[in-house]
Amino acid sequence: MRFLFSNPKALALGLAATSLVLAGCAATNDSALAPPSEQAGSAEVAMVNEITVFRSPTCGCCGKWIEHAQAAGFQVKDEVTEDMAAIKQQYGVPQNLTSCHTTVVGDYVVEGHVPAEDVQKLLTEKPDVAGIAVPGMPIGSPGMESGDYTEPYTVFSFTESGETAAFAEHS
Ligand SMILES: [Cu+2]
Repeated sequence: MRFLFSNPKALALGLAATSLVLAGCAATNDSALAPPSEQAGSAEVAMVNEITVFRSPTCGCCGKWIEHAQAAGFQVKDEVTEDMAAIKQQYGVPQNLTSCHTTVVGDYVVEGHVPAEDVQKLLTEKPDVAGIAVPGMPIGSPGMESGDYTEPYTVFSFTESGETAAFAEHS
């Protein structure tokens, strides 16, 4: 600085320019300073990383689905309860879409053996639904593997008022 602005007038101009730059930075929020890719990454990780799985203590396939979710990068909070019916009611899972475990992912409910890729799709696309579900326990869905056989199944979305629609098909 001293070398560049040996003339006092130039120094004053230089300081003014510097404070303008600082004011410019202060006007933007912190996240705007991070590269765009990093911003999106950290926001997404914060949102999708942690999920809460409610399951009954005797559910083996629920544990296998948890392993599937963990392998896909989700951090699982494992909540064991004797009263899954109460959980499903609390989170508004439509009766015709119920399965074994119920998962809470951010503001969404994920019922049953939904593939992790569909949970990620839900979090990326953010549709205006209450959640998604794989009703029953189709053979071949994540956590329900039985050899090479996969029974075709549909992942349904559902709204708070109970409207359902196909979200993804698997076969
Ligand atoms: Cu199950």
